[in-house]
Amino acid sequence: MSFDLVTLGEALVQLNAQQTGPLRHVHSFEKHAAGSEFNVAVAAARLGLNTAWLGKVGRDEFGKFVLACARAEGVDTSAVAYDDDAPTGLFLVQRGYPLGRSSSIYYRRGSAGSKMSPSDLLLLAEHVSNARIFHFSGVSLAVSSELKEACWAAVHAARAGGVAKISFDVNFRHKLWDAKLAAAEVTEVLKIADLVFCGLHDAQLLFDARSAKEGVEILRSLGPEHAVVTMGPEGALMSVGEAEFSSSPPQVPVVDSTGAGDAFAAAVLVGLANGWSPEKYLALASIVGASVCTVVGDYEGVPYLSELEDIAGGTWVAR
Ligand code: KDG
Repeated sequence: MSFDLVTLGEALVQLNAQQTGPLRHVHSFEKHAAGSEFNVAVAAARLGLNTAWLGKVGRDEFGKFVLACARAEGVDTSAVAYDDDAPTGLFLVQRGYPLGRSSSIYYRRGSAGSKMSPSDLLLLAEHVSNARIFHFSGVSLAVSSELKEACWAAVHAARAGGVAKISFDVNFRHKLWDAKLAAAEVTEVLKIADLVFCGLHDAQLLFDARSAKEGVEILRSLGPEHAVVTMGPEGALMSVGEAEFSSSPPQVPVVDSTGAGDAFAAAVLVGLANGWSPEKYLALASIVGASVCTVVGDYEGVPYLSELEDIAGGTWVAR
């Protein structure tokens, strides 16, 4: 089997509060499937890539749920592993509190996804080494040593298989590890990654970047030929080869911004896989990221390619 894109990481069930405020006063939650690399796989599949997701789920109802979501979106799950004892991980989204902010609260320690190791994924080497792009994120480095090892095994399989691009999203999660350790581990990954995504705030925390420009310069100096620093509604700065590109996303009413960075990254990977120009895929990615912010859930707001053509006004999304 050969895929345009293979992603590796933990899928989680997201319980998103239906009321704003502290969780102790919330009465009801919406259930969604999520997880950074899972989101990237789903978004890329919606945008037309032949995509596989690798991860481990519990033999439980939530494991069945996340797999059903992936399959419904056309994501290949044939290399997913199961844990007979550990549960599929969970996180809750507390919305609009404090001071209008939202945050994620994890229930993932000891989860099935965190127990994934290279030996769980018998098809890992085959899936990864036959892909055009392999993508993972700093969340997977932070969750557990087993999952981190699985990522490194996949990176080596990708390199050995001649995979065109290794893509990495820094995705620093301060609830999972500290910035100093993260900076050291991320630096190791960037020695081998071709493409890196990093939020401006993460670039500040991990690498002392004082601006997006400094952020892309630092990231490029660590290895990748293609670096993107994202700034939410303020857009993104992308450095590719000798050129720099910036984007200004459409300003939208934000309902839930979780997952916007994953959708943005997926759209960039779609552009690369399709050979689009950097101007075009950056503009596309900005629209896709903004669209996710208008809908509750991590990937539900990702448009299909045909919808994107309508949103973008017609002819510029090439087939
Ligand atoms: O990017 C969205 C993710 O942050 C969310 O789905 C949960 O993967 C997750 C994490 O660990 O924060």
